[in-house]
Amino acid sequence: MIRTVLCDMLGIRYPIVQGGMAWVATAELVAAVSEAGGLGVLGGGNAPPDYVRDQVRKTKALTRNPFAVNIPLFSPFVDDIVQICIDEGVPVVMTGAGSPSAIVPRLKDAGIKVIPVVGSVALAVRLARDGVDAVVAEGMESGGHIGDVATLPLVPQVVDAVDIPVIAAGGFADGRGLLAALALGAVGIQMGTRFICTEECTVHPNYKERILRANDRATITTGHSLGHPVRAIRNQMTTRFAEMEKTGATEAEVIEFGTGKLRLAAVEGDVVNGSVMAGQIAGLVRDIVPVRVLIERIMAEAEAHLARLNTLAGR
Ligand code: TUI
Repeated sequence: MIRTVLCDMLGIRYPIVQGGMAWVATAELVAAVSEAGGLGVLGGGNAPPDYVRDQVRKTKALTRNPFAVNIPLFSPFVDDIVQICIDEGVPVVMTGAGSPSAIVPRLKDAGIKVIPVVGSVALAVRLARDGVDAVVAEGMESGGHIGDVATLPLVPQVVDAVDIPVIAAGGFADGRGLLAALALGAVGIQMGTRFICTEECTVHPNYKERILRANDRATITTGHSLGHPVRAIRNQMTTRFAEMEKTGATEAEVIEFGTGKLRLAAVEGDVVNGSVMAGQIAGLVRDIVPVRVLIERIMAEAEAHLARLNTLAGR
């Protein structure tokens, strides 16, 4: 069985982490992933503290296995959510969309493992010096808010630059991908898009349907003019957003247009006017399955492909 240092560090069975997607990764999905042997991650998003506390308690009621909370650093409630994680005994905190340097000492003092998502070598190096436990190196193939380096070049460069474990993200959805990440020196993968198409994910069915229908070129990035590129499935929303950026709309206008669009798609199911954030791997996602079936399938694929690679090495 494939096991890595990530499994020992987090007390999980398989080296698979679920991306902490805002409005999408709710207690049901998180608990299912942790129950199936991966690390489930609650998507904190911009949600108010009461909502996050409720989701943490709901997750704890559904699983005794380790799980994490993702804190996007643009949230207005970062400090409150840190306190909730400490009070509720959350074992792992992941962060995204910025540098968590300011909150690392508080979390570490409370005995919480800190695993930030980074899009560059520079930030990974700074955070390793801050004492984080591992990093997720996330390529621009990912859905949602992204950096500008692709996974294949990013992961080995981060692996060489830090001496803490590196989890690969961006473009992973099956066992071949897991093996490829391990080949690059990563200790596991984080997947977001693939976990959306599971039975336990509470996102609106229209959102899952858009991913199932996607091909390799279905996604587009917008928001470059704001310095915050976001990848989502191409629709009327992304087309209008791109037009606004091209015709020189003010930053305030573009931000106002973008606000609430992820919730519109994920919760209301409006996949025409809402933002259907997903990664480029959406084209590989072809079915909706229970989380446990997905994770077991990925591990079996990885084992089978490892055996195949071994026959190549022996020649
Ligand atoms: O955080 C993410 N992905 C996200 S957050 C999100 S919520 C949202 N809602 C509406 C509009 C926009 C976003 C959707 N997707 N991924 C983790 C991640 N973080 N990827 C890349 C980064 C990153 C990028 C730049 C981390 C740090 C950074 O720079 C900080 C620095 O100081 O260098």
